[in-house]
Amino acid sequence: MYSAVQPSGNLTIGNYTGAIRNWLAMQDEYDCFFAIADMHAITVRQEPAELRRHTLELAATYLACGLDPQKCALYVQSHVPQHAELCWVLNTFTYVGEASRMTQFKDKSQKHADNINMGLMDYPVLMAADILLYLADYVPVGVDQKQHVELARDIAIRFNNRYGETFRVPEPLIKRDGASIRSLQDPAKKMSKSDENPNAAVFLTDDRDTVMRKFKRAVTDSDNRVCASEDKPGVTNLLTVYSAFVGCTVEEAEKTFEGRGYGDFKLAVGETVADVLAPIQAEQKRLLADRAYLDGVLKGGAERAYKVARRTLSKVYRKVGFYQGD
Ligand code: ATP
Ligand code: LTN
Repeated sequence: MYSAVQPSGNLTIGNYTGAIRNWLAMQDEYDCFFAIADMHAITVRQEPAELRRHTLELAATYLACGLDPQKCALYVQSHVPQHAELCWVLNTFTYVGEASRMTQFKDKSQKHADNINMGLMDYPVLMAADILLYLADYVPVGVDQKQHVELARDIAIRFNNRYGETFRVPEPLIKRDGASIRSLQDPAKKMSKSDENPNAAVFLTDDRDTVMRKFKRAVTDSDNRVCASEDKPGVTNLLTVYSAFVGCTVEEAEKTFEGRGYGDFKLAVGETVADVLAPIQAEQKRLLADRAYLDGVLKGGAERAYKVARRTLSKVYRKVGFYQGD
């Protein structure tokens, strides 16, 4: 099993419900690799000191959310050079046309029109390299990454057809609940850690007052009825958040709030989320004070990842015909 998050900012509750939370249950059953995708993060300009800080904070968040370094390899992508090396080979199995059709590439090109760099376009190929290096069967992600995992499948199949069985063909693993949390200010957009509007996202690091304030300000509509429907995207999103954090279905959440107004409802959503975040925040703070421990976890994770990555890459190099000596 393979997944990753970019250290491109503070994590949002979308990253939590769409990704990390779903990884927790997997670590007992699968051989798991969870990376901090710093090489992906630099496809958009990052302040070096911030990138370093976010990397360490993300490591602490992984652990605080309950990932166990004994059970899975937690590591920083740039610590394992094979990611970049395999990406180069896979570039020769990816068509410019398909890369330029990726939704995220189109979105990010619009958002960062002054910096449409090659890395931004190559982003899904590096992601394919991440996944294929570890011969992952499953990739637990949010809905927005489905298209990238599908491209990784196509690349794997193409390579296997040309050189014989080399890669496993991975499958995206997308949980129905919480796989796409929307922006609190514009439910047409997904909640994103790099949104310029600070009220659009609830961060895992937000204190109780901030969480309450953001939910209070979340856009809804004027009819004051708590129910999910296409023409009520704001309310539907809040119901999704509530159900994902309580662990019930959206229908059950609708029943809970039947006959109650938006004020009550938003308060309950805020309290539910803040209650879940409080222990994670306390644990993250404790971990961040212990740098030596965090460094040790990342070093151990990188060593485990390196062993697998080296084996796969040398197989690939042999298959494509790179001379590797006698
Ligand atoms: P950025 O804004 O920097 O592009 P992001 O918030 O979109 O970042 P990623 O690092 O790209 O986050 O994604 C990490 C994981 O979180 C992925 O599996 C992704 O599918 C998931 N994810 C991101 N946003 C959401 C969301 N709003 N709802 C559910 N899952 C999400
Ligand atoms: N692009 C992913 C982060 C990511 C990833 C991966 C996810 C990088 N490499 C490999 C799954 C598998 C994102 O969530 N934006």
